[in-house]
Amino acid sequence: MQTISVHDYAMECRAKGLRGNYEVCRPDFTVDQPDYSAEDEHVWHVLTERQTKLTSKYAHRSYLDGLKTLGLTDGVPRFDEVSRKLKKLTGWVIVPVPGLIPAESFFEHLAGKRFPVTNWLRTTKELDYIVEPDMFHDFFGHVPILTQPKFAGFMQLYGLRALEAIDLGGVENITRLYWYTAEYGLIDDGRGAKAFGAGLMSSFSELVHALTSPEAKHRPLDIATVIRTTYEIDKFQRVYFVLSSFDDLLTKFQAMDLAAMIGRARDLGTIDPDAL
Ligand code: HBI
Ligand code: FE
Repeated sequence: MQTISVHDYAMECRAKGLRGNYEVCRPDFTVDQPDYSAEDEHVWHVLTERQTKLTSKYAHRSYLDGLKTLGLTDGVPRFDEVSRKLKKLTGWVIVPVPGLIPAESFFEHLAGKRFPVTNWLRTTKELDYIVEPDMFHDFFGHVPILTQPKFAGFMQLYGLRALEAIDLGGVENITRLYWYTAEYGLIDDGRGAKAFGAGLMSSFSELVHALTSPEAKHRPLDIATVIRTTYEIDKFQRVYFVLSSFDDLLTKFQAMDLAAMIGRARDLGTIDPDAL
């Protein structure tokens, strides 16, 4: 299934200025978890202290339960330890990677219930924003809700469907679904909108924006709409999609006809968030 070698990908990443060391990757783009410096521990402490003040208010309780269960705020987490806990809950593990990996490998890991987590941390000079995903975004953002069986089921199915979407020429469409759920998703279980997406959980400014700004539009999640809605990676989202439950998301995703939906998305074209 692998279309790009580790070596070629490593050269591409170096050309793009990505930070991770890809030369030491295994063929599935995993690496070992290193030891961390005192600065890393300091950064982890500052980020988790600062962010939990916000998540306690704006995150959905399923995320908060997961964060507590996995103990992600007690120092830089060890991958093995978190994997052991997660495996008991939903069968998932986390695997260390040097940063962004090719989409196909990323999807294969998800399909195999392995969540790739970047193994390095931003520095004290980058507390607020960093272009690449780092360990704080991946661990603090994505991992807590992998403790939730229905969401974990969605992510595994996402990996499988995303691999099919590549063959159907719909990788952009399926990536938008990831963006508006796993990264920027909201959930309203009847008690008001709360956040669960990792891009929100790991952002000091956008989490508050998404849930309190009059400019942050909320729309009920409809998969056919989401896969047509464009996004920009370096600005606050103009629209956030709201689920009623992870069960609802999983059920709708299981029921959808991927090929038909990608075909229709191609015919109808993209949607600008302002048009929603
Ligand atoms: N690699 N490590 C990592 N993390 C991601 O979120 C990620 C990736 N590679 C590809 C990718 N995301 C995108 O293709 C998304 O569509 C999911
Ligand atoms: Fe992410």
